[in-house]
Amino acid sequence: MLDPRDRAFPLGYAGVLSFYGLPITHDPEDLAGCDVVVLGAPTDDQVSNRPGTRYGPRAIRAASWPPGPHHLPSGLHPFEVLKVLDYGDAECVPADSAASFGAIQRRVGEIVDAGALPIVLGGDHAITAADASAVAERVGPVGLIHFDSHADTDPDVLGVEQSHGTPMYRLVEQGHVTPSRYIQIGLRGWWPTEQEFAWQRERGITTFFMDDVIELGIAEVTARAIQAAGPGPVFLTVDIDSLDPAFAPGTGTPEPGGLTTRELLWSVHHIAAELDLRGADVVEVLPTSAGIYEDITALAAERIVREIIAGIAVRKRAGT
Ligand SMILES: [Mn+2]
Repeated sequence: MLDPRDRAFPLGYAGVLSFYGLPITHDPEDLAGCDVVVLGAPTDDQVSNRPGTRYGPRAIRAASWPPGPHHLPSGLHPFEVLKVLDYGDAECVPADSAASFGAIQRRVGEIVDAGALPIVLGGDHAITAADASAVAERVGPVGLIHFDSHADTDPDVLGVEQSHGTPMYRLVEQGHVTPSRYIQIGLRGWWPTEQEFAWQRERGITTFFMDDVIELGIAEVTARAIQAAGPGPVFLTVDIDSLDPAFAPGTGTPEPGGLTTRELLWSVHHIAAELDLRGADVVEVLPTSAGIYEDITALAAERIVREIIAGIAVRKRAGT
């Protein structure tokens, strides 16, 4: 049995890359007893603009340093409260979305079947159609907390149904996401159209635009989102382009006027601490450098995952 405390790399510059320096396994039998399992989904075949998020999981792992134990806001050592492993990458095949999505669904299914919570590192946002459905098929329809600058609820993008602009439409239409428990945070810019927002309103989907974040503050928006999701299983999907391009320039469709990193870190932590999270993904990280420390987008994504894990640890420690 792998012990998560046996770090795969004790140094920031040496050894095999893994999330937080955790041991990597590809064997589902190693997942027994895990609370959280990190999985990479390196695929970007469904983007409508700049490609490159297939490099996201590797960049996020490279940014996963230092693996200090102490989470200051909670006072906990989350990686001791929780057993967490890195499950490597789903076997995505370039230019074969069906194979890639099948691999993501299979690996996420293995994690959920082991009783653990999957956190998936994208990859473009189309992967959410695969990973959230794999969770919902096992735990039942989920609520969805969705950070993004875009709604991603288009039925198709330029006639293409499987796209990073359509996963939330598919998840709702297929019954995997309960629309009355679906909350979007951070929307802004110039897409999609009134037609998509009318579809959302008809289904009772809640939207907090960036204007709402500015006027209400992130704490109030987060509290309202938690209230709207309510009890029951929840999936959390974080598009890194919800951050302002000043904080996350490495993404395929950047949109000025977004969240600050500190707002997003605070919010995902409280969401993970207060809701019945059953899965999460962090997507659309398009590394802008090959280095470890200079890629601020990957660094933000890595700390987002850590705050989610810390929130889960708070919830477990509270016994809820
Ligand atoms: Mn998105």
